[in-house]
Amino acid sequence: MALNRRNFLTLLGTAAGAVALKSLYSPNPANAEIKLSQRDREPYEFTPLPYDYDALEPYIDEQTMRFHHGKHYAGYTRNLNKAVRDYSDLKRLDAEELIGDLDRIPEKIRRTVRNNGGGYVNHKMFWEIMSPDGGGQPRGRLARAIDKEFGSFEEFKAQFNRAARTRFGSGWAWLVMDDDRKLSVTNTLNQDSPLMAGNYPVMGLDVWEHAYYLKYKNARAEYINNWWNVVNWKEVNKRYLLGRRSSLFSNSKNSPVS
Ligand code: MN3
Repeated sequence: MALNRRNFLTLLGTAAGAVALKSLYSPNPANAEIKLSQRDREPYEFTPLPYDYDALEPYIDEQTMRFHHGKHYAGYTRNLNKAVRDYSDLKRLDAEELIGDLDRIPEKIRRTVRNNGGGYVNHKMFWEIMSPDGGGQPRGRLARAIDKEFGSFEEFKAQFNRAARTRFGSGWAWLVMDDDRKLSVTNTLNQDSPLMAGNYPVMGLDVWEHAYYLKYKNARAEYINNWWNVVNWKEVNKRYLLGRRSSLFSNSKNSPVS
């Protein structure tokens, strides 16, 4: 399946695009290594958190956010940029497009792009779909779609929690949309993105230990339950609507061909 570049620009060029460079040069030690990746105007930009590191307390602690964003996410970003450095044709692609068709990635860097490109795209979304003003339930079109597909918000949440809890090892739980605009819950291993299987990630939860271990230790279920308090439904709804409106899947019968 080939993903269409123009649609990704429409779909994903919203919040992440408007990055104040100033914020990348803050005295914050967690941001120290950003200078390196920005120096050569790398194709894949290290996006800042849209809130302070301590903003998601008490559900996600400041120290976890500093390491998660400033070290792990920075690492995926740096490694992705490094992997494609000598491939000018690949560098022109959006990260989402890059990982949406791994077959075209040269074998030499395919594993690196899969892991770090996935890590980059997944985390870029993750920061955006959380907010200190989050929690509650979705409204509007997304709420109706969830009710229609799962019966109720509570049933959706139960399925999502199960997908997150039972992901053995490291990975993500997801609400995805397929090319018939049908919603479902799934999980992926490591940094694999639903985009790699041709599905659009409406929302995802990081269940790697680095996302919760400092605060929750081995209590993954407690982290999952608490995470719902910071879900930014406004942003998730926006992703859902953009996913529906855009002809994301170039081979979809519903999509106009560009
Ligand atoms: Mn992570």
